[in-house]
Amino acid sequence: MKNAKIAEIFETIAGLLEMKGEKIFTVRAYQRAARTIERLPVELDQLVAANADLREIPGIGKAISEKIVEMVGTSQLRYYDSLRAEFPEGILELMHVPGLGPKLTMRAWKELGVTNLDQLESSIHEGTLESLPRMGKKAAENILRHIRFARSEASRIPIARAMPVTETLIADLRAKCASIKTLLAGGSLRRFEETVGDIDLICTSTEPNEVLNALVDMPAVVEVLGHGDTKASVILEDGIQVDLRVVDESHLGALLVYFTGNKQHNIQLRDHANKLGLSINEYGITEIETGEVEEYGDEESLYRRLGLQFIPVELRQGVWEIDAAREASLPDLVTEKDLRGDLHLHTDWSDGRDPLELMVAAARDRGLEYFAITDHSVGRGIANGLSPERIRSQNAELRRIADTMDGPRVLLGTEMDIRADGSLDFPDEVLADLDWVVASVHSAMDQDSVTITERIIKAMRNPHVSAIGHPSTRRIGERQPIDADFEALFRAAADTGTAMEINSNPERMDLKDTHVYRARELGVPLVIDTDAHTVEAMENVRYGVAIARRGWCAPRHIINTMPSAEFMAYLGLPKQDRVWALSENAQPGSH
Ligand code: DGT
Ligand code: CA
Ligand code: CA
Ligand code: ZN
Repeated sequence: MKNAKIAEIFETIAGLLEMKGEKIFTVRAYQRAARTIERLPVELDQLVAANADLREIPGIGKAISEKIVEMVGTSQLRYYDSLRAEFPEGILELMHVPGLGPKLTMRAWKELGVTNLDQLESSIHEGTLESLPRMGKKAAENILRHIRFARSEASRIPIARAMPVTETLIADLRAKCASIKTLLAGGSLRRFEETVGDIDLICTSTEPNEVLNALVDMPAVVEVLGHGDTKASVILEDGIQVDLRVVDESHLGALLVYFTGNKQHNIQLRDHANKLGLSINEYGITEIETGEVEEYGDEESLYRRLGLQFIPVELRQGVWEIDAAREASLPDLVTEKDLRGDLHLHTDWSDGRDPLELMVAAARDRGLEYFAITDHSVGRGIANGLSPERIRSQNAELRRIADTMDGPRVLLGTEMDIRADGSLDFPDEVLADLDWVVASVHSAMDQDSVTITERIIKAMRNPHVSAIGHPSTRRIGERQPIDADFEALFRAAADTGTAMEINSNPERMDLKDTHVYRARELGVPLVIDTDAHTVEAMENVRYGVAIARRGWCAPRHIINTMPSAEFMAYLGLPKQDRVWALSENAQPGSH
């Protein structure tokens, strides 16, 4: 059993115990264990296999350690099974509805007889849910929105889940099949869509059967939907479908274009080809008049044959990328290499896993020219947020570390709560001592559109607020975005010179692609951050870069592509002048 699953079970146990009215101490112990395990850099099954003492892991005591051993050994947990049996079937699903939580789930069950999502929905329509104490009409309506959202998302897989599964698959197949030359993900995953319907794998090999058999024979496969000479489709144990296509090298370019999509892009490409007297399919391009077939080993030459610039995968959305490619006016998209700073990092001073020294060293080792440590402010009770006193001592510590290290520029920062009324967690005199202030919404996310929009704009007007963190607060497939007026937010951001974050956490991808597209048009300063809570999470930057690319951003649209000296000069400007500085920079080729 993998860490993610084990963590999920502990989290559920915590919820069930809370419903039972168990002591809060016990509930918290399971929650803490779940969070620790989620972020563990090694798999527990490996530790168990190596006979390691799990109790050495912080937050894991005797009882939990024994449960982990049982889960790893038997793929189940008797305690969990018997606990679940005390509740009706649908209760777990209810408990996970945002805004409901264990306590209200219990009351809805005991007082209204609600035991599943359908009944919950009816109780809202009938007005019985809102009559529960501390509920009310507004909250009930919000829950209804969450139910609808959960239903609409149910069939698609968040990229955060699909990507690691795909990477493991690719590594396993490569290890098994020496004949594989190219093996990569196509479809929505290659385009970095936030959710995917399935995993499409594209492969070249001299022995297609070896690869197709290897996939079909994998232990994780529970069902084979199809198995031919060039393709196979299977379902994995976690319900994800995988489509594999194997072709000869000489066709790879055409196949890649076809199976990368999206469908709309393919259709427009075909129409474009037809106008040139050509027809295009997954094997190549055919001259309609002569019937002559041309093969394409790579995508570049295929696009070139069609009189187009190469279209980066993130832009293949079937909007106007083909028109732009014909006019040779595609943007020079930002790449991971262009980024010189990361301005949102957490340590174990708040809810990060790793100590300050480790995060700083890791950021330096990644070759960053500058970065900011931004632990949470005190408002986040659960996240061990920093008081003004603690942030001062953290800053002293950070200066000490920075002094012993030559190279990168270390910025003193915070991720500060924007409270429900738009006021900020720290007074201006605390903020004035910091180099970089991310302000974020972490509470009261269900506020109505006008209230929450004004709340965030109020924060932007503070001269010390450098950026708004994960502006929509969504969690892909789990929590829907706040109901803010993003057009108004972007105009205010451009107006005040407040940067908007592109948060690279693959569970967030926030701002999202369409937001980035619009923010860029409006001249909003954009910053790509990882929001890493562990050293490994700094790798997530590729997701942030992908969103920026999907939003047609060049390096000049992203403020942390500026070299260190230029960036510090930029931060030295009064906020409202920063937009101007950015547009000055926005000359093609400036960096
Ligand atoms: P998904 O799986 O729903 O997240 O989205 P995709 O884009 O991965 O779609 P999928 O897996 O059905 O097909 C992979 C690619 O194959 C798709 O991006 C474009 C191509 N494709 C699939 N069906 C068609 C079709 O009917 N017409 C054309 N022109 N291309 C198609
Ligand atoms: Ca797909
Ligand atoms: Ca597919
Ligand atoms: Zn945050």
